[in-house]
Parts: sequence; structure tokens; C-alpha cells
Amino acid sequence: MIAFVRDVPDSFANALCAEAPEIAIDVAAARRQHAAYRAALGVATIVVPADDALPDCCFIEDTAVVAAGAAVITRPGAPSRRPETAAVARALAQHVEIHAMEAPATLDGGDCMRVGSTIFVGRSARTNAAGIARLAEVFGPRGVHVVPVDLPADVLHLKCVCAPLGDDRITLVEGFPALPGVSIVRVPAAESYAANVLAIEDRVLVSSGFPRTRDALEAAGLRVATLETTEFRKADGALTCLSILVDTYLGAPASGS
Ligand code: CIR
Repeated sequence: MIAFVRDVPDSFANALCAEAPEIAIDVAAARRQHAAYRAALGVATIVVPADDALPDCCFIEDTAVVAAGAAVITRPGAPSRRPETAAVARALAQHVEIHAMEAPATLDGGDCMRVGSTIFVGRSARTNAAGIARLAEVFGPRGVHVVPVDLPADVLHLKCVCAPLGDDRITLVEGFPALPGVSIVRVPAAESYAANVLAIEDRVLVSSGFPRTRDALEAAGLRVATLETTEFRKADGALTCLSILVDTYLGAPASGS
């Protein structure tokens, strides 16, 4: 497993947010939280340098969807974020096959949740039908099924309400309809922000301050580690947004061959 991350830019306090935070983003604190996140990943990490012209660039997840040895470089739904993709594509090209996405398609990686050989994709204000169709065009022939999921207008991304936990398990906020073919660990609606966990290796990283979610995950037999994400939350970001995970086992020759 390799994790791609992108540094926090000096301009991060200007990142997009649905509602202006009561207390402005503290860029130095964001950088400390980002450093702790990188350390907690516990896998080889490739760091794409920040671009101060792109305040949201640390939310690297939105710029590419990787599965089955291929990456679709997205066309993010927010126009200000579209220039983020070039540097990420260059970094990913060393490791996976690169596929582009053209207008009018839009898609944010935060709308994509891979569970086994399925990618659930949120239909959202950021991700349109043409974006979903492009994903299916690239991944379908690679044996990965793309399953659209309608999202309420007030949900930014699919992974604001759910996230993979490994195998066929996911988190899912209470009240959100079940997805087909997965088993679910419910996250209390009052802690919905914490549904965006990052499962990596044998651990699940969870935002700190959400004890009921932590308890639910531990009760499900998962090993939990908590991380501060307060500064990313102010810009509508959480744990999965800060990395792109590339499974380096894919494409390896079968043993004995
Ligand atoms: C945005 O509005 O695009 C960023 N401020 C937050 C993106 C969060 N990304 C994610 O959940 N994958």
C-alpha cells in the first residue's frame, strides 16, 4: 500500500466551506494535524507539494479515483479545484495507468467509496451523471462495478455519510438507507462527521471527540486510533479526503509464476 498525500498550503484558510467557520482555520494547527495523520497511516507515503494558489489542494482524495491498477483523474465539481489534478496525475503516473475525465463530466473522489469490486458513487452537487459514466467506462472492463447512490442536497460527498472498513464492511450514518451487498456499522446521527473513518492496514483512524462512534467500531472488533481533524473539518474535510491509497499488490504476478 502506498498513500499519496498533499501538503497543506499557506492559503488553506481560504479553502472552500459551506459555512464560514466560527473560528478561522489555523494553518499551523492544520499542518500539525496533517503531520500526525501522515504518521498514523503507517505505510509508505508519497507527498505531493502544496500549491499556494490552490487552497483546497491538501484534500487530495477528490482529484483521483484509483482501483484495479488504474486511476481516473477527476474533473472536480468545484471549478476552483480543477487545477489541483495535474500535479497529482504526475505523481500517480509512476504507479498506475492514468485515465482522464473531460467536460462536461464532474466528479469528486470524496463521492467514491470502493468496497471489494464495487465503487459506490454519490450523485451530488459535485459529481454528475457524465462523471459517473466515465468511471464506469474505465473500471467496468477491469471488473469493478460502479453503483450510483443518490445523495440529499445537504450532503457534500458520499463519504460524508459512510466509509469503508475493510472486507465488506462500512460505516453508515443512522437514518441513511443501507447500501446493497455491504455490512454496516451504524454511526449515531449526532456524530455524523465521524462516519468518515480511514481504514488502513489493521487499524481504523477516527476523528477524535466522537466517543459513541469509537465505541461502535470497537464493539465491531476493530482496532481504533483517533486523530484531531478540527482544522480540516472547518473546510468540510475529514480523514479520507487527505490521502489516496494505492494498493501495490494489484498487478503483481501470481505466486509461482
Ligand atoms: C471542498 O469543499 O471541496 C473542500 N473544502 C473539502 C473537500 C473535502 N473532500 C472530501 O471529503 N473528499
